[in-house]
Amino acid sequence: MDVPVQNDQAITRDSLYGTAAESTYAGITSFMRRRYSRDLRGVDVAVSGVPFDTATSNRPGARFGPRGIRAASTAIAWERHWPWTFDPFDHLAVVDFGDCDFDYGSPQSVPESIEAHAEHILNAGSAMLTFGGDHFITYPLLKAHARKHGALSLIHFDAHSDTWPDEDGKRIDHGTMFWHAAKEGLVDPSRSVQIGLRTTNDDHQGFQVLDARQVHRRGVDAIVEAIRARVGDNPVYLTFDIDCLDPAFAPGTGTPVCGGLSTAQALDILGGLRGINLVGMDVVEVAPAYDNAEITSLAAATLAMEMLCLYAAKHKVDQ
Ligand SMILES: [Mn+2]
Repeated sequence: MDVPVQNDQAITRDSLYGTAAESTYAGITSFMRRRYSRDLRGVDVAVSGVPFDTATSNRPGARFGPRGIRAASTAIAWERHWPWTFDPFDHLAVVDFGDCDFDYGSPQSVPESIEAHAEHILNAGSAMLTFGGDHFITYPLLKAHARKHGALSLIHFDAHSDTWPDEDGKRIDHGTMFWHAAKEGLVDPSRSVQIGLRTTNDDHQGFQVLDARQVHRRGVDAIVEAIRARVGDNPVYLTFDIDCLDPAFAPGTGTPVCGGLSTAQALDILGGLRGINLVGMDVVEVAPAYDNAEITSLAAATLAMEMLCLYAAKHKVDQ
């Protein structure tokens, strides 16, 4: 009898490369059916989750984000990612590393645990695609990435600036990360850009803001051009807060704000960024408990695939 699919590739696949069909509704749900492994030898990109959500200012629940995104990704894991003309998994060895471990009962120790998790992966020579968790996790991730790559260009998709001040530096707050990142030189605001913002903050710490209304009025092509001009060839960390999308497209999140991007606009913008020097990426703030029909988790998984295609294009395909 023919066996049409290879099931449970999360533990049965022979190679770290390639795409093979598997029942979309069944089996062990690693991200995109990549092998679950902590062996980082020869791994180009390690996908991992940081299920931390106690820095959130409104609705908690993003601790279930990594699990939700992995599950949703199985719906799109059976074929080459549209509309790209190559399969990133033919060029990149990608594993699902599992989740970052931390002590929920010692909140002050969590940033260090996340940073150590990132350092371990980066020191092994792998790049990171990380799923939150709330957006706070990007701060320790940026610390580890800046140590390796120097001051980064941040491409930041969000409804919120996340540049609120934290003068005494003690807050564990998902609204202050990029204030710290700018102050500490982890990112270079003059070569960084925030897209989709639609909440008030009068001090943007030098980041360029392409707010949601600009995206709607100027259109995708103009926004792509502006982002590319801003970041140039600098190493880029791409962080996507799913609340950049309108609540109509991403209800499953902690701090939804009306007037956001459509999933199509966001995918189109990312797709236009082929050639940027992407070195690290995350998708955060997916809270499946508020989702409907997995649309938020599916959007997150699909956006993450755009990021993997951008990474493969820059580091393998277009070399
Ligand atoms: Mn946000």
